[in-house]
Amino acid sequence: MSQWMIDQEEPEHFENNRSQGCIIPYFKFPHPTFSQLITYPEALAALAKLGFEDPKVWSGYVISKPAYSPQLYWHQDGVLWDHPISYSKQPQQYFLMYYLVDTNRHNGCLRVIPGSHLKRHALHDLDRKSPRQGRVPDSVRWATDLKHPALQVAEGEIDVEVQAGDLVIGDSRLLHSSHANQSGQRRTVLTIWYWPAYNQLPVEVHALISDHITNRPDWVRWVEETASTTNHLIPIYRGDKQAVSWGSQPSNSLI
Ligand SMILES: O=C(O)CCC(=O)C(=O)O
Repeated sequence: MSQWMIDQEEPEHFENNRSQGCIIPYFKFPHPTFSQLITYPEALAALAKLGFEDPKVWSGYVISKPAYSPQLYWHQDGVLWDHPISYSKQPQQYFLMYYLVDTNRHNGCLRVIPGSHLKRHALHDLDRKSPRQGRVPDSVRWATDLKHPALQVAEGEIDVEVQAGDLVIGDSRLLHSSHANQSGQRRTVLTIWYWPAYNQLPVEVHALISDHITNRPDWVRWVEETASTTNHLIPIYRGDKQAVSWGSQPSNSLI
């Protein structure tokens, strides 16, 4: 499935994502296997064991580092930094990652900075602004400036080595990246983001999630086509509250 999705993507996409390899949303080139993974009972049981009985799905990607590709830049994936909830321990957005090969430092395993979802780290203060407001600079995205701190060893980082098929669960606010892939094989991960406790999120966050869905025709199509199996995981909001703004940078409230 992941190879099939990679084969559908335009060559330019790979050029623009050299350090990541590629990042292809599941609803861009829908494949039944990705939908099965999103609803995978054992993963949902793992969430239930953590106390999350009624999660909702958000987004998800095939992220595939080609052979001999540079490290991925440090980043976090929280989008609620304009809301006070991000500065609390209340569960928000979680990533579930499935690596399709055994990973280690040599072939580009994940690395994370434990606790960085709740505590400020020097990496939060990097000037990421570029002419395209708020975007990671191209020299970091394309890993052409390997001396940039976002591409360097970071204080407190640890490796997360896994066996193919392990499930890695984490808070999306966590600072993470991956090592360079120095092997001759692709290193693919399937990442799916859920809202583990959707019903406990404030309505203005529900509204943001809803706006995100209704703004994406390809996601709406995916939701319609997979409704018979994914319905229980689709976040639905019918209110008219103003959505909190999309906030992908922590404010000074993160200390
Ligand atoms: O490629 C990796 O190991 C990390 C993927 C990643 O950054 C993500 O899923 O947000």
